[in-house]
Amino acid sequence: MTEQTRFAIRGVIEGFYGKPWSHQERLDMIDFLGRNSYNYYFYSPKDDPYLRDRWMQPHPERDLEQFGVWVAAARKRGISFVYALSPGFGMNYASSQHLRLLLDKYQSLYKQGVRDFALLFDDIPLQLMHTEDNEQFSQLAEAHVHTTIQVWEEMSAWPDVGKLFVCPTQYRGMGDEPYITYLGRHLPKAVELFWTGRFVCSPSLTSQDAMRFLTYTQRRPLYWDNYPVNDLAMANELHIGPLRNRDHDLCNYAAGYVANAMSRPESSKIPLMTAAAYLRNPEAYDPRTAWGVAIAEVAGEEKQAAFRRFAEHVQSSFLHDAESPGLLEALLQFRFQFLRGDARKALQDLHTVFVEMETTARDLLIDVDEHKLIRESREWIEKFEGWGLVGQAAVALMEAGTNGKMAQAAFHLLKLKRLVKRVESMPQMVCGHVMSTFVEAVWQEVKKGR
Ligand code: 14T
Repeated sequence: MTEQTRFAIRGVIEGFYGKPWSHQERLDMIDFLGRNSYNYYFYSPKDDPYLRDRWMQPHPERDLEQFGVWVAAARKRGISFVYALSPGFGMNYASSQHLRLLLDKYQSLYKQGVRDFALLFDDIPLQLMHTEDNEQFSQLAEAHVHTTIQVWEEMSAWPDVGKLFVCPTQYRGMGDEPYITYLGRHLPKAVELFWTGRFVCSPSLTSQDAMRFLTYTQRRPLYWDNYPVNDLAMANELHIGPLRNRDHDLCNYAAGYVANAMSRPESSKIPLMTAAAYLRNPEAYDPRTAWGVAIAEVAGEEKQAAFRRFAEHVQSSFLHDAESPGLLEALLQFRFQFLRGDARKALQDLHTVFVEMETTARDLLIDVDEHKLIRESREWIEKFEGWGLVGQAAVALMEAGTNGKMAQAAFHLLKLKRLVKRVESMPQMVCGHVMSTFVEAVWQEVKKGR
């Protein structure tokens, strides 16, 4: 197998459920992609009704003009703009009228300058839904191959057309399932086939899995990596940690790598910059180093230190389960020192930790109106501030308790209860379970003390 120096396709997909990026945000992202050596952008927001539910209807004239602007902006920066349609709902694969509608829709985008297209069959039932389809095809894979071949045969004759990308219905797994095997073996070789790895959100992507995919489907997977996307069940996690656990030699076994982004574009740039570092030089990629560089760039000179202190506590995702490791360590140290050593000093040190959490949050929130990244992460920063206040109240309670000041202790206990209730009602994932575990331990102590 020939050694590639890097992934041929390096893309970002706007492929999440939720609010699509605005016109300006999309232009800004295209600019960002150009500066970070990406070469593909995929337009596929799940909430643009004209891509899925209303795939048969033409885009309104105004929308079409906007596509023209995005395509031109992308071209100027060396980015291929890919337009993706998802006809899975309602398409009769056997119907030549439906095929015509599909091609007409692609052609309306071709007229706006689009040269690369995608056909997405994701998130639909794995069965054929129409009687005509059941008569003509023995399985869903056959219908998908039929439609793709028809689309590609006509489309590839349009002058200057680039690529056609296909997302299979079964886009995750081992790569040896009958549906994906059939698709891989029967699609035209020029067509790229997406795969998310073993899972929808794969904690790791390995060369070994890519090789198995190649063996069974007879083609290299084009990775659709569902990171940093945080839609649906992941909506309480802000995915601002670095990309992790993608094999350093994956580029030798993959057609390319495409990251599905978050509905929050500015926050997405942090992980997307680390992904860019991985794509540029997978061998040398170090998540923590790339992460520092990305935060400095996206948060800006003035806010980078505070943002990084905050972001250390917002790392949990399917990629990584280390929850506030620094804070956890400080709490373990505290316990040790409080029980065996200098209780006063232990409380003082812990107080400092919680005050720093609060001031870090305050420092960031001052600029919430002018700073896009801060605005997008506001709810997480507010929860972080809340945990800082909780911690301070807990320390005050323990201090009063150790000094036998029971009236003061009762006051701080009430305050702590009120703060905890408020913070725990915020659904955002901040500090993992470290703070709630700490609060639980404090309750236990209080009960014992009585
Ligand atoms: F097409 C795919 F490769 C894919 O991953 N599709 C969606 C994607 O657009 C979405 O952003 C992502 C993350 O939630 O997951 C896929 O959508 C799902 C996956 C599920 F397992 C929707 C519902 C599910 F139950």
